[in-house]
Amino acid sequence: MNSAALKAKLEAKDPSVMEVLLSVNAQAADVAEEARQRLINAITVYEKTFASEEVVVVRAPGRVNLIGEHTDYNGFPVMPMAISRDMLIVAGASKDNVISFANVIPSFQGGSFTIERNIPPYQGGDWGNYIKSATQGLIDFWGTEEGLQGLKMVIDGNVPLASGLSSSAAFTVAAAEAILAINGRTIDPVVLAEVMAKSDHYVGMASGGMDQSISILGQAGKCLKIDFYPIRTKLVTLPKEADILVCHSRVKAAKAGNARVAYNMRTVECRIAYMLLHKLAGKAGAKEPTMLYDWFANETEGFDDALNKIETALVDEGYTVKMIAEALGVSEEYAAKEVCLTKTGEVMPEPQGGFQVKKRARHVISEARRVEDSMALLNGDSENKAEAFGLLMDQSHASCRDDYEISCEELNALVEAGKAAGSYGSRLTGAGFGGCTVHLIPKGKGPEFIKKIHEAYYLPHDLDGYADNQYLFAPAQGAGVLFK
Ligand code: NG1
Repeated sequence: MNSAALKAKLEAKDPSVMEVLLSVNAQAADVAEEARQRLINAITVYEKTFASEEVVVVRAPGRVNLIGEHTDYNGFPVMPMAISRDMLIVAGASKDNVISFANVIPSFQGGSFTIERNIPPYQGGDWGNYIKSATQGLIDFWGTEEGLQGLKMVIDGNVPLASGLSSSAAFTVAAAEAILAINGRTIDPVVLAEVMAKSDHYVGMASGGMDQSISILGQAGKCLKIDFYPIRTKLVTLPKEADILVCHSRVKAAKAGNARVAYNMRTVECRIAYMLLHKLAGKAGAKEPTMLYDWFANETEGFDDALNKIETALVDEGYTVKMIAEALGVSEEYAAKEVCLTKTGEVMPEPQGGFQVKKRARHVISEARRVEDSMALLNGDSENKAEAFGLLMDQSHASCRDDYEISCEELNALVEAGKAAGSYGSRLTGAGFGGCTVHLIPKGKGPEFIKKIHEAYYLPHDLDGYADNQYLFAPAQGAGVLFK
């Protein structure tokens, strides 16, 4: 559609455009209105930066994970929902094979790069790498960059950054949607989720596929249970007597910094866990697992048995490289270089106190069980779904805090504030180390909770200057083209 014509329709609140904005945002009128204004602004920036011309508008949402933390890269399911905070991209075709980009916020410096078979990344931490990562992911999928047309894009995102709400996945997915739309190509959404999950390795994360999958496959009004390797989804209905409140701790979980190392360390501890469990408590003759799920599925009788085996085979103390080498019957050098390794090939040096293998495995298996229990509960017909699901969320937080050690003082304080205000369940959400908490609260009580949590957490932490601290979310629609 021509940019000026689309802008005119948005300005006139044309019913055809409003209907689209409402439908992807679970019919929330205030969110649709905000999206309308953001788009008018993004088109204005596009016309100033590039030209008034044919454009498409694509969108990809962030997400909040309700339960199932750090399970995805271990091959176990998660249960997230897409949210109404998203990345909007106004994109137009370019005549060459160059991708040029700008942000509505000028401090995010724009740039451009040439489409080639292997795209060299910008410096670590540069936001343009998310566009490069999407482009590279698609090229790797097609096996060639030939015939791929360049594009110009203006991006407007309102997913809080470094907060565990997947701004980065929303960004990558939106960029991929823009490239596809401009090139008139389509990829099956489940396949696209696999492609985008893999492309995250471009930015140095050894992550699973949760964020990209829910950003692409989310359904308005529903949350999803997502299984991995390969990706499979089931719709899950939230308890009708509950709402979802997300609170930002304002501690930045910086993926370009320490949080990335801590995250990758967890993936390595899980790798050590399945290698040790296979050796010490596995089934004779079973083939080498490549993730905790393989060990669980092929060498145990289910959750109880797996937890028992973890308790008896592994020791409580941290594992040194020497202990790992001895237990696996390999050299210390091999253990250090080939075992203590992320999926992206990064060697993790032995941390002070050793690798925490037992606790990490216990979290992953117990969390996987909580996801299965949540799914059965929420899609079943029991009476007290909100209370029962809330309890599972509370248990998940305790496990994230004590066994996976991804919480922090501020997240714990927010969880306590939520519980004290009367939530059914409260937990940290996303990678942890900062970011957000998610609370299951009685329906319609949002304003009351927001006030109580503000008084219990934000005021004493001197954070009342932030207007944008708490969000009431309804499940939003996954990524796609809004206008073309
Ligand atoms: P966030 O919260 O977006 O950093 C990360 C991983 C997920 C998942 C969660 C923990 C990325 C892009 N995403 O999410 O795949 O492992 O942590 O459950 O790293």
